Amino acid sequence: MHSKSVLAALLAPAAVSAQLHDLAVRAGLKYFGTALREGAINSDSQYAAILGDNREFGQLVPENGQKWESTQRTRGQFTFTQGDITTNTARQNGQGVRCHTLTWHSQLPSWVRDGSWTKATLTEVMETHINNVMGHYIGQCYAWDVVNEAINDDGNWRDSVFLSTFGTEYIPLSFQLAKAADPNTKLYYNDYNLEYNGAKTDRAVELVQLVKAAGAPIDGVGFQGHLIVGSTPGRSNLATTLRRFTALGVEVAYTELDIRHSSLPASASAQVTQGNDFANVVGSCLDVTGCVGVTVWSFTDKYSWIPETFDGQGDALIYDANFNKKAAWTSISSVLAAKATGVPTSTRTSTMITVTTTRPPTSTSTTATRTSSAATSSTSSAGGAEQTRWGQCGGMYWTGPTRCQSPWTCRKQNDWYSQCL
Ligand code: 9MR
Repeated sequence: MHSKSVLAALLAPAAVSAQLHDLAVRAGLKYFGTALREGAINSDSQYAAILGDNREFGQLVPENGQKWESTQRTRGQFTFTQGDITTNTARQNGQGVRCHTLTWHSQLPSWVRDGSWTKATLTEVMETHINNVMGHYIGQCYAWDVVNEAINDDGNWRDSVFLSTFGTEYIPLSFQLAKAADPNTKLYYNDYNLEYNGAKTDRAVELVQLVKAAGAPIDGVGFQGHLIVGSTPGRSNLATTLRRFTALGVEVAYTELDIRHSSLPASASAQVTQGNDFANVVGSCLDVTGCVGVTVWSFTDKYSWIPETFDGQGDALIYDANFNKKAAWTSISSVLAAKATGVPTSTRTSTMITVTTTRPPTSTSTTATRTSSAATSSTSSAGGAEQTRWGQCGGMYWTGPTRCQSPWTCRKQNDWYSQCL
């Protein structure tokens, strides 16, 4: 005969962690993740311990380490030291990685931003960058933010060296180049203020359609989620906005979530409002089939871009500056737990891959090995000159080879440039 305590133990559910990534997976998402601040991970052991707990954060994003100015500050010189901090940390802790970002007007070295380019020469620069950076991280990224912030808040296309050189053709071109460099990662468009479902959101819908119409691949749209306490849209409005994109056949995710107080210190009631806002955002992802996960843009108020950019604002995250969990953490945990209770194991989405590939520890300064070729890398065969992989094979005024070596095919990127892919 069982004693009462033995019976209670037998009937109790298996012990589960109540941490955010574990709950998110139980609730049907692929991950709950955080950005990693490269400057903090080796100097702050408390930060490293929480960030490295894969029950809390199942996915990491480098806050700055994979951006163009970090990876190719000087033309042809690739440096992966900063970006590798995130992939190495994820590998050590059994976490996945979102990779960020390739074609972006900001944190772009002046040699690109202020250069004088034609479509052909800038295509070559983009191709070299994308090939080298995606090539270095191949097999390690659940997703890449291929194009970042191409739209202004008023819904117009954002001015940049890319737009002024190509018009909007640079957008599908970036996705084509990314697909060729790593065919197995998810390719995302990523932007902020899409959450308000206004002119900017309309244009992002158009962007997805434009990429698809050009025959280029796009797998997802990242809602950055840089929001303001008390002005965050409600759960069902957010879900409606997310569904505008899943209806186009792409997945969605919140990729850089933080919800800032517009004045500090935050009152107790403002902190409760912040918690509700976080719960609405996370809840909207739970409500939409095709919303795969949520990433906070750093987890502690100790390390956040907000006070550096918005004077007097901040405390936008889920742990305070002393690493105490805030009301926001509890609200997210509650909304995930509520959903987790109702999701049978068999219907859960598969979780994301974690970083397991082994790479050389770090490469400090690698000269580009796979430079894109314009007219130079063709070879001859019985049927005439054939272009090698990545090489140009067509486009306005192109007089070089128009056939590609097997197994590559000549694909039009834009009127000026076709490429062997
Ligand atoms: O958090 C990043 C901060 O450390 C950088 O100084 C800043 C430079 O633009 O970029 C911040 O991250 C941005 C992200 O890469 C793209 N979306 C907006 C983020 C906040 O500015």
